[in-house]
Amino acid sequence: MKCDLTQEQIASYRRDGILSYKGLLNQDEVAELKAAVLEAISTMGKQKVAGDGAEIVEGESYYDKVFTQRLNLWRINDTVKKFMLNPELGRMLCQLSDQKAYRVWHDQALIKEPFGNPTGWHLDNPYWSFNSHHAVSVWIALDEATPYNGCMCFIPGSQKQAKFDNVDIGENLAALFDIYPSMAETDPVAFPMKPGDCSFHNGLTAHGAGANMTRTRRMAMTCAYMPDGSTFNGQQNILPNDYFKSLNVGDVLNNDDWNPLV
Ligand SMILES: O=C(O)CCC(=O)C(=O)O
Ligand SMILES: [Fe+2]
Repeated sequence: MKCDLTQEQIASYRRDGILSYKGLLNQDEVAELKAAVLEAISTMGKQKVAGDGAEIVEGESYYDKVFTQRLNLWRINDTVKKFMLNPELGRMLCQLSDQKAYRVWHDQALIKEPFGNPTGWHLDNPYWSFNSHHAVSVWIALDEATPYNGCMCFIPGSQKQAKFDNVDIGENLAALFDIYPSMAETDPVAFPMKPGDCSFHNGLTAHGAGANMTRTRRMAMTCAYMPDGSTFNGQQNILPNDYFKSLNVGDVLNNDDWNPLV
């Protein structure tokens, strides 16, 4: 994994809430991670969350046709864990967002299948069980991602306009802009990627992706990270039900089994 950042990259991430980063993984690493992700997914059937998380089952909804989504693969696959919990990657997150340490919130394989639906504009952090202005996600291309198969698109600077209100990823691509009309005044940027390239985005940066208009999959491995010290906001997301019920609003989310330091 290539994990070095220039001052320019750090400054542009802090300004725009996004960073396009080429060559995080070399081609051997892409092959290794891709095989591990496919193997982990193959053991899960229609269950979306691996390793004793919340029970969420894939169905036939519009959302289920946005991408094949499988979460927390790091809990069942040591290769995925090695990549997603790489301390060098953790160091990059700290540099990008000026934090002391990060914990894994969840990873996700996101496979936009052939002719898959677009990913409506949304924010990530409001889906999660903590609120932070410093959550960071990495989105790693395991196949080439292009404007034809649904590469990621972002609205630079939108993290500065966002609150914690959000929309579901539904059929109305633009529903987010009913809540945040000012975000629609900035031109989105598309991040085409070769396998092994990645993006970083703030948990409050508006993003989405187009439809997959091709006959082949667009496969990505992503991971969301929360700053160490983040506290429970009362919202369920993918925590196991017993753990979720044991939490009170304001509790620090520092369970090393569920949210390990990276
Ligand atoms: O892969 C996609 O289409 C969307 C990804 C996304 O929303 C995310 O990584 O937060
Ligand atoms: Fe997202």
